[in-house]
Amino acid sequence: MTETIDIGMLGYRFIGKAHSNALARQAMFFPDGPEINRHTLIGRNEAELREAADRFGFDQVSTDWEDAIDSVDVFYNLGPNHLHEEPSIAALEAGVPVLCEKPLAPTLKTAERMRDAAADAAVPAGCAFNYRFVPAIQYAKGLIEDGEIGEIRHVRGRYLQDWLVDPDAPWAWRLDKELAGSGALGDLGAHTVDLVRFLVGEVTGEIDRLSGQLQTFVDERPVYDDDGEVTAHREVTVDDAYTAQLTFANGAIGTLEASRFASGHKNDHTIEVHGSKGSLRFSLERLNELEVLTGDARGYETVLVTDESDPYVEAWWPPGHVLGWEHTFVHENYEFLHAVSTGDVPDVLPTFEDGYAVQCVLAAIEASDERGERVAL
Ligand code: SOE
Repeated sequence: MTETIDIGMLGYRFIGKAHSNALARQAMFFPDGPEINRHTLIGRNEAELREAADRFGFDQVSTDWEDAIDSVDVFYNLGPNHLHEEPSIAALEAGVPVLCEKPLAPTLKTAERMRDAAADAAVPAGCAFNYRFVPAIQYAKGLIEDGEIGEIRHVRGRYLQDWLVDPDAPWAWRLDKELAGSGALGDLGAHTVDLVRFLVGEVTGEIDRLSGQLQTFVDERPVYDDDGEVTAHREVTVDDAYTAQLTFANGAIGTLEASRFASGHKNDHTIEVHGSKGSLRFSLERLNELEVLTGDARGYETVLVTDESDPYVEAWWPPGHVLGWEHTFVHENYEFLHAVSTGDVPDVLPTFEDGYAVQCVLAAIEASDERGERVAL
């Protein structure tokens, strides 16, 4: 790998800003990481690209991802789900490491092709499940794997948002099966499935049976012009919400759900784990805290996970100077770029293999919903 890693980034909206911010912070907060350069910002609209490139600190722009891949050392695919496959596989086939946003793909078949391309390429291929990089989540994983809460019996994950409660909320690519693959299931459920695998997978084994249901509450939405006038209505062809019941290889059971219709919940991702000797509880809305019940405690203790000994914290501020949502992207980028520069992929980094494993669970939930029965994975 060259001294300075030139990065090409496809996508420059909300998640593009999150990753650009993360890249901008590497040198200051993780000086042991590789030297990086925000080289090319890739998209379709040149004027918008140039404005975003100035704001995000990229040297140049390109409206041709194939061309751009040839001139960078690493490729970030932050495009909509239907654009994850082709550019990522092209980069991998060119020996260029890839960080692709979640979910890995809109369908299981696509995810399988991406996984196989990553296996053949033998360069780091990360799937950006950023919630693994919350210090409290990694602290929880340590407690579980150290046996602090005993045998795992229950896992409960839910991801609640409310941005579609308004029936006049505009149509978007996330609401189209061809473009997104699924709705709340793939957009939010993918995060929860990955976190569940990350937290308890070592001790429970994989999910081996499940049942699930998908529901769409509003089946078409308005398309607005720049003046806010409705110009058309488009069909919603994905789920607004899902639920699932899981059985793990070791007999533990779980329940998952996500919704975009949960009034009062903006970005409420919670995970609860119950074991034979205790329980853990995490909420993204209180992401510096982990609620812990172990030993003979009569109730949960709220641990503020901000000590220097806690994951990533010493890179930032003294104990108690809390972190935020954007810090998870800084940690994720540090781990990915460190893997690119050293060739060593740490277990914490979700790979295309992990992305595929998540996609298998999503596909099983869709199959169970279609068949109206429990399915084996
Ligand atoms: C959906 O609104 C969304 O932006 C997801 O796509 C992200 O993955 C999640 O982190 C926040 O919510």
